[in-house]
Amino acid sequence: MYLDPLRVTQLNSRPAGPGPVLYWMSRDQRVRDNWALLFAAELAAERNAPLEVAFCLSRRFLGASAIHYSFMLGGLARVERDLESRGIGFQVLEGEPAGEVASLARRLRAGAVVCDFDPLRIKRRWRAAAARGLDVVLFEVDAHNIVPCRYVSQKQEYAAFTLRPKLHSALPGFLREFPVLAGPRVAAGDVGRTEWEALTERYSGGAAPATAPGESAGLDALRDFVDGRLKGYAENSSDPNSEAESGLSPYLHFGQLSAQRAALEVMGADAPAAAKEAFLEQLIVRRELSDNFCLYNSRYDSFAGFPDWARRTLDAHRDDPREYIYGFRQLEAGRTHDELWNAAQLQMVATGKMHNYLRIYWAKKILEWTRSPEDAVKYAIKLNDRYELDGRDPNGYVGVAWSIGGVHDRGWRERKIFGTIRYMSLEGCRRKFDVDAYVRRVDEQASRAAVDASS
Ligand code: FO1
Repeated sequence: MYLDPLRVTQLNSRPAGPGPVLYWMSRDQRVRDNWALLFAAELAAERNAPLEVAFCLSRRFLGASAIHYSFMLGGLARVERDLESRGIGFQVLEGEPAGEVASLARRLRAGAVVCDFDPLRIKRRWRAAAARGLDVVLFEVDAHNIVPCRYVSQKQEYAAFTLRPKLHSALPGFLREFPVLAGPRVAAGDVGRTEWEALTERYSGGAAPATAPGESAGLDALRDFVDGRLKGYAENSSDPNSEAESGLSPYLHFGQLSAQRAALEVMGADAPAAAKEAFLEQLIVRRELSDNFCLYNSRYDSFAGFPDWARRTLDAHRDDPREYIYGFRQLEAGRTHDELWNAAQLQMVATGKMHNYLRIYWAKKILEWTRSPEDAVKYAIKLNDRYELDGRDPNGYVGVAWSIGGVHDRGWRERKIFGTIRYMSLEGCRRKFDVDAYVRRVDEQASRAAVDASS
């Protein structure tokens, strides 16, 4: 058993049978470095049975748009080719996931089903329904976190400083090289190739993302980052003009790249210790803190999920006069009085990305310019999930909750509307980086994109 049992949770008490093993892939959409696939392969080898993988496509997943499906399907098509070259079956299901997976398991006479871990509400519902609907055992494997989320803490952590020591003491046991995926001794039955063109047409209507999708593109992006931008990561990470960001978040979000692979590559890189630490803090502590928050706080995407102190202070300032009030459409169109905010919004709409430092400023201004904190959370999540390529992710929900609701943060000097929620100002950004250069660059990008679109 090369898989750490601390990564596996049995979700029902159905028996394990002798038949093929089915891995219901969802969050971790990759072949290499995938603990859920490794565990399913191990179960198949024990039974001398075939190994099958299925991905269930769900329409309008949390407000996802054509670009997101195009990026995701691009990655899944490569997963299918890679799996079939190893004698592992792959198929795409459509419809209500739990029902589709249960009927596929029956058709295959599967002896066991494996799924990957995801703290989001929609996924918990899917897994619970599958656990009830299946006639055989369902195992959940945390293939997304280096230290399994359910293991490192059994409660909602207050902040990074309470989770970090638990992570750091557990890391040596988990942060290690992956075993190689052994192909099953019994090849899967041929289910025919997926009609990717038809699927892509139906789910994304030909929209193509600016970022190349898939597992090897994710590994290339990791290598580019480690060989290039990593060395300047510590000092440039709060400068949107520096392009110092890793650019890995879409690959991590769709599970096309393993965070554990990224951590192993960064730790072995020839770069300043400060740069490595700064990146690993984001990759390990901040990301695992986000999964922890979404797993243990069922209201991770609403005002009700904020800590008491934050709800009290925001309540106390509900009636403060708002100098500016913007509706969803105005925010979406980037038509506010603030040119930095508009540029950040337009960059996100055009590229599906926004620099992390600006994401905080962007969300905080939505609190300042909407009627209530509830509206602010709703608009920030709706815009983030509609336009960010890495949207619909625990990191995104926690980013909004941190910026607007002080989650994992502490109180600061009290002021109107924000109360003691940390404030950010345009002047503060000007002191940090060249705002005019950033706005100019986004305007140029936007006008170039407009020219391309019309040509
Ligand atoms: N997961 C699925 O199992 N089926 C889907 O159809 C699906 C669509 C989808 C679209 C956009 C997106 O950002 C994520 C999507 N996911 C889907 C889930 C994704 O793989 C992640 O598990 C969560 O979004 C993050 O935890």
